Amino acid sequence: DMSPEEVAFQDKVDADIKIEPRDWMPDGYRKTLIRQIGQHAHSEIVGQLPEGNWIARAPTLERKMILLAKVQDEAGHGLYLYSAAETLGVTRDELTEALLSGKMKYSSIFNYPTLNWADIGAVGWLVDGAAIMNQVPLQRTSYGPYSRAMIRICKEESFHQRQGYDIMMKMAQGTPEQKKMAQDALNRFWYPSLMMFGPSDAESVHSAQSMAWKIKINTNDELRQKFVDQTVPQAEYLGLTVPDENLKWNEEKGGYDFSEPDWSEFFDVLKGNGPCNNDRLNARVNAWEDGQWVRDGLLAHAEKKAARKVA
Ligand code: FAQ
Repeated sequence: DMSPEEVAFQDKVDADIKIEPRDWMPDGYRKTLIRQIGQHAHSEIVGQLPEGNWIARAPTLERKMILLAKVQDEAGHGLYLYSAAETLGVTRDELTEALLSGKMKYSSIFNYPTLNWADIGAVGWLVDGAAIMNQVPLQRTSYGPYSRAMIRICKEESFHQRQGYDIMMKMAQGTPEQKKMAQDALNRFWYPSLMMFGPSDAESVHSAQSMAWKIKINTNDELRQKFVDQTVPQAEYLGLTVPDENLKWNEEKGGYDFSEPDWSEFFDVLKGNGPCNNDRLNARVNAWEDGQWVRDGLLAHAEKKAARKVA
């Protein structure tokens, strides 16, 4: 049974009227948004690490400048998203603490290593490609601040995807060794990219309620299917092979049949056992500790200014 407030809330959601920070909302709606937006913000921040690792080793000055700009965009995305989460009554410090203590998640994909330059192409092409597939519908999510953050983020994310595809194109059209590197990067990033959409619909605990609240617009499997359908022709154009023997066009459904990722690997990565979980979390903990003097300095300065005003 829904209370009158809940009925009025659901009517607004059903009528596609945005929910704003001061509006009444069910506790579960607020909690789910804090979880999803917070995890999304953490993903942008942790997501800087695999690529940041390659800024100093980019093959040309132009590639270095482009990658630097992309990684800076990710920092910006993290900040808009933390701000959106803060409108729900949680502080940035609380979210950071939850990330650093391992209470909050970030996307599984960032627990895989970037071993060589082709991986930076694969991250842009596949990881940003999957991110956009998920984020374009989120522009219509029911919570106003999240929706507005998504509109801006999607514009930048499409540039990110193109820069990744451009690297892949160069590698795939390069020497036989370069083409081999591109294929190897695709082989390693394909299934982890499919995992980004979350578990199968049958295993997705939050989807039904999140879709009723229009926090999510599509199910995990719907978006995964769209991603495969969009990406396979791109791989063909590159002359690369998607590492899936079961991949086959299905005329009837108007999409590809494909193999599911190894879900036991996915759940294992979520538990902290992926190849880079420790490295990623340690990098964030160290960054937080190394920045203590900046926070102390800012606080001391603010206190001095406040004291001067009183005097
Ligand atoms: N990784 O019931 P569901 C980017 C968890 S893009 C880790 O289906 P939900 C851009 C889930 O939290 C990446 N955990 O959950 C970039 C839940 O656990 P909990 C970020 C995952 O929320 C590119 C449990 O599994 N994008 O950063 C994952 O309804 C390149 C059950 O799952 C977003 O976050 C996963 N892949 O659906 C940056 C998009 N999947 O919390 C740098 C917004 C599921 O109960 C470089 N988020 N889990 O303990 C969403 O759309 C949703 O949260 C889903 C998951 C679709 C990810």
